[in-house]
Amino acid sequence: MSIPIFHSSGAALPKALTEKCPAVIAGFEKVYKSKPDFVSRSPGRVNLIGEHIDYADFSVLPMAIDVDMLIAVKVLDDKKNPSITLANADERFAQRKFDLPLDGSFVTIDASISDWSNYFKCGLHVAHEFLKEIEPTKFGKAPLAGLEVYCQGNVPTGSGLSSSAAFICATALAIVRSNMPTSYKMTKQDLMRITVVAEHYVGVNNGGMDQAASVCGQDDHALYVEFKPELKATAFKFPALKSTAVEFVIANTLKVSNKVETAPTNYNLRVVEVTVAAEVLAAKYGVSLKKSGTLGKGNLRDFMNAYYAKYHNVPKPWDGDVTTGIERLNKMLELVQETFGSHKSGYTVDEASAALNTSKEEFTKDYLTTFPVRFQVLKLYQRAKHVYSESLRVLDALKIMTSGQKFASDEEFFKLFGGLMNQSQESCDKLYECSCEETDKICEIALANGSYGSRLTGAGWGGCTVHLVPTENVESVKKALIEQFYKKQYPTITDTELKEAILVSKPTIGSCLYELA
Ligand code: NG1
Ligand code: MG
Repeated sequence: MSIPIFHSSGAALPKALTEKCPAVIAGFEKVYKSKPDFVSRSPGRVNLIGEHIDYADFSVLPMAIDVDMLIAVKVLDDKKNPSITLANADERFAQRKFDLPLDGSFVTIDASISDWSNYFKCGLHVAHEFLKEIEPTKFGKAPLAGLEVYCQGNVPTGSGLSSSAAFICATALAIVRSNMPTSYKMTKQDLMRITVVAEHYVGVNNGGMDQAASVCGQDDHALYVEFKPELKATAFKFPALKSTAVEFVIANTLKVSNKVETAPTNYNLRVVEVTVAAEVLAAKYGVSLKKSGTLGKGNLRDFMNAYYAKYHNVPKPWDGDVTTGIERLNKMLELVQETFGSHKSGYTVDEASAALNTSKEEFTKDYLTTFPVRFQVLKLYQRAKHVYSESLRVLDALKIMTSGQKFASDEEFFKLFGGLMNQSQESCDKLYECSCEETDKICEIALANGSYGSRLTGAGWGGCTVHLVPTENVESVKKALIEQFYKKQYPTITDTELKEAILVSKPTIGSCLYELA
């Protein structure tokens, strides 16, 4: 399927465009004194369940939401000296300008400095690689087209709603659109495939959930995103209920977690911990893993497949089938207990290297240098248990959503799905240690005032929370959060800030283009 393209003179525009395009076009005109050629847009997302398992290649359940990044672009005819100028509606992000190498080489990204233009450059980089792949003669040695760019977004940054993915996906789409004939139709599959790794260029060893959700979002649908055997996003609706509807309230803790800055002790460290756990399991059960990610030799999903190939003679990797998945993940939880249960205090570098029969130097080279990390011990038991149990919960949630199961009452649905969300929060907090006081407080208040399931969403350590709420309880949840959390925690909070802190968002369409006449 290709990325939708809308025209100013064409058929009805989606709400996301009618509401926001006029402002981004006006912003562009003010800065550059001319009209843009097109607008590229990509949304943020909320993850309903399946946290910190995408980088172990286990499936997740996010949905795209109606906060997004819009990028208005004019393609310049400046082949002799092409450059890109970036302006942003948000005054925290000052104007930037850089040249495009004349020999067609990539623009360099300095990941050691934190600058908003780095995210643009990530999208530029992966799009440039893609262009070289599909049109090697055209883009091998020639420069990309110069651009004037104006960005306007309302995905809160550092909040777990994927402002970074929204920006990068919108950028990559804009670069491809600017350098290919206007008749070219980029597929969702291609945009998703090239953007999933883009943030590695700013130093975050992330999985692919956010980009898949941002690219493939659909009105009124949540997404089941699979990474293996192939990257795929399937849209599905929530079950029809008798007398109410499903709403997701998204409440921001307003505690910003800068992913890049905290990566060595938080995000990237977790990726190391779960990868090392997979290899310790592989060593213990005598199976070998093939390299599949950025670190080491394999992940917890690879271990599960290798274990079943060896001990149950199932050579084909698990293909996502729910019943088999549930059975295998339960088995994995037993193995985690067997392997790490007596070593819950965690592994030092010496202990981890010994468990893998490798030297400290090799271990450091394999796991601790590509993306720098800082730690005392690696908590293999807790992290592996989280990943397998969270993956199980995703399959349970999918079963509830898609089985066509008739619920005895609406409340039964809320209790089942909400229960899984609450268990996910418990596991993120206790085993993965990615929650925080503010998140815990918000979840407690929401649950006491009409939410059936409350949890952090995205990487955590602050950022946003998501709550499963029947329509009739939305107001009581909001009111309780305002009175008992926001006004207490942030006494000087303004009404505008409050409005932005709590969103009730419907699932929306993913990446799209708007062509001006
Ligand atoms: P957020 O916090 O939205 O950036 C991050 C990762 C995801 C996923 C979640 C945790 C990036 C770009 N994204 O999301 O891939 O691992 O954390 O489930 O780092
Ligand atoms: Mg992000």
